[in-house]
Amino acid sequence: MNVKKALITGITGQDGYYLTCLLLQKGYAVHGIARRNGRQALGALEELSSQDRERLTIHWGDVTDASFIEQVIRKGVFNEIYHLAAQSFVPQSFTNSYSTYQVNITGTLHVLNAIRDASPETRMYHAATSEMYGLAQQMPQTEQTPFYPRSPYGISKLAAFWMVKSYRESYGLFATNGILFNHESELRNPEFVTQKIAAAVALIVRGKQDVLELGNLDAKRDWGYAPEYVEGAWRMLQQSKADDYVLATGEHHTIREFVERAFAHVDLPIRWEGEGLEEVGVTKKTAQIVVRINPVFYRPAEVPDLLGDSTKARTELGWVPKTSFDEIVRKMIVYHTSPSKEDILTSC
Ligand code: NAP
Ligand code: G4F
Repeated sequence: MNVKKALITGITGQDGYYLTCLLLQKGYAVHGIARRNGRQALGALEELSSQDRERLTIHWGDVTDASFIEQVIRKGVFNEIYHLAAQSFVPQSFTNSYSTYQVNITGTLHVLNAIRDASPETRMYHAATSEMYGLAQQMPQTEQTPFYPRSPYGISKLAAFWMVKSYRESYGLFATNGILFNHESELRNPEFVTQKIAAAVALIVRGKQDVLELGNLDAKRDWGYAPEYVEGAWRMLQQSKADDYVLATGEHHTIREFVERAFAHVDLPIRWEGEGLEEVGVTKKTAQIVVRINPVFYRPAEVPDLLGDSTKARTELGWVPKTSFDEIVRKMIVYHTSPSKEDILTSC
């Protein structure tokens, strides 16, 4: 039997973990590119069973290193490459714009060049994003909606998006852009707002933290569940031709709603008092202030409202998001309030 081989860049991130699990379950030999960044360099992947670990090969290095990327792709002769590696935190893209452009644009260029020159039959997925819509010009956003990025992160991903399209059209590569809207999970990086809220609520209910400080509560996001989104990415590479697809739930909620639901899940319902910077979240039972606004979390330019229309993915890929907004909040809260976090993670 011919075992399929896949390479995942950004394998230590949230999506890298779930995609590794999915591909291992499907019988792939999985290779990953990871930066050597400390003793627990592989993060959640350190918990894989020894059988799964045997089918996982790690190439230590950085996507900004062209010759390293070329070598891995030339030697590997992969059926599929999932290019997930990125500086993915929007606020950091304002303070570290140069390195964000380096990793997100040049890194993608290196992957594309290596595929074109050394492995043109390899199918490539690029992790594009709803941040490319930024100040959204239409509601909801589809593959046809004009882009209006609002951060160096959004700009970098839009540049990479066009590079992927251009290599597809110029060199006939099977190169796909997944335009994924926000997707969260128990493994979301702690800086992102959903994980920040879930972790803080779990500490507040146990009396280990007093207050959760946030920025803009009124921004809206279309939040889905990460394991379902990586399955959508896999489906994109099983098509007869490469294309670009939106993955989204078609529902959007404010940060404020996420906070309310999170506190409701630990039986500590809150109400809002005051306005602007003076607005606070107060527990209904004891009138304790548990949420405050800190302008340090405001962005130089905000993306106020994202709402995706994934009709194309639903029709052509048969992809349907299943986990509801409330269930995502609940899962993240359960994870943070559980004494044995590892048992809660979807195991490979
Ligand atoms: P993530 O958790 O931030 O993971 C990013 C990964 O990229 C990490 O493994 C990181 O490695 C790696 N990386 C960063 N710079 C690198 C470099 N120079 N060389 C090699 N690896 C590098 O992101 P995610 O949520 O899993 O998202 C995966 C991809 O989808 C990203 O490209 C993101 O921009 C995009 N995306 C995400 C969402 C979402 O809502 N999650 C939505 C749309 C698009 P370290 O562990 O060493 O830092
Ligand atoms: O959770 P966030 O940091 O995610 P953001 O900026 O939407 O980006 C994520 O989704 C993108 C897809 O659209 C990905 F491409 C990207 O890589 C990343 O995964 O912020 C969500 C919203 C923003 O409007 C922000 O202003 O939450 C608001 N917010 C309010 N207070 C906060 C906070 N965000 C963070 N991170 N921390 C706060 O305290």
